[in-house]
Amino acid sequence: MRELAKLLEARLIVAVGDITAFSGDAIVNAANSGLLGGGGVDGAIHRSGGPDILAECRTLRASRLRDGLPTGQAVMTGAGRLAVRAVIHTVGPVWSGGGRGEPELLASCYANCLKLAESSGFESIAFPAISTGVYGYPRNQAGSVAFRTIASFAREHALPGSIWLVFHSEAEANAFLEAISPEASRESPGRTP
Ligand code: AR6
Repeated sequence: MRELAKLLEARLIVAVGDITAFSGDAIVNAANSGLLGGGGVDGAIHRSGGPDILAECRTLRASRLRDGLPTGQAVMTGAGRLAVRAVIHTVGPVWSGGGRGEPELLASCYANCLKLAESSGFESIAFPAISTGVYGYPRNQAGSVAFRTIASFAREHALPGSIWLVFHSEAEANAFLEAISPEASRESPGRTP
């Protein structure tokens, strides 16, 4: 995983690579409400982490999440063979034009994952670009929601001290940096992202 930029006084690290290679406290899974795996980053996490993560998801589905995990919410499991302590699963909104509460739901994904990480005492967390693959959320708009939510959480809370946004390609990471550049300079006046 390669760092491209640091924002928000170095609390937000923008990186490129495979999120399953992250080493730290937690990674976020862009799951679906069934929690039993899928494609994209979800498939990659279950493949690299091994069967323990799925076993824990099945237990959750048989107990407190019988109806699945609602969109915008987050739940934590162990991380199997991954080099992190936990996987935080969240369900991003499916994009359907933007008029169905998608921005608020996407913001809740980021905020709820950060809250879980904070209450677990985690120093570091890595997010993928939730909803921007199969779920079709326009990348620039999703990036802006992610940035604003992370910036507002970071202002109010000391943990996690390092928040990573991991993009699968350099083009996606650069598009994110470009999209949030006006907001990023407002957050850190006098500095360029
Ligand atoms: N590391 C970092 N980013 C990745 C990786 C990886 N290994 N693999 C994909 N991405 P998606 P969604 C990026 O489709 O849109 C699944 O089937 C990818 O380029 O994984 O929230 C679930 O089970 C994209 O930018 O998640 C759900 O059914 C971003 O991760 C559904 O897809 C998210 O793409 C969720 O869709």
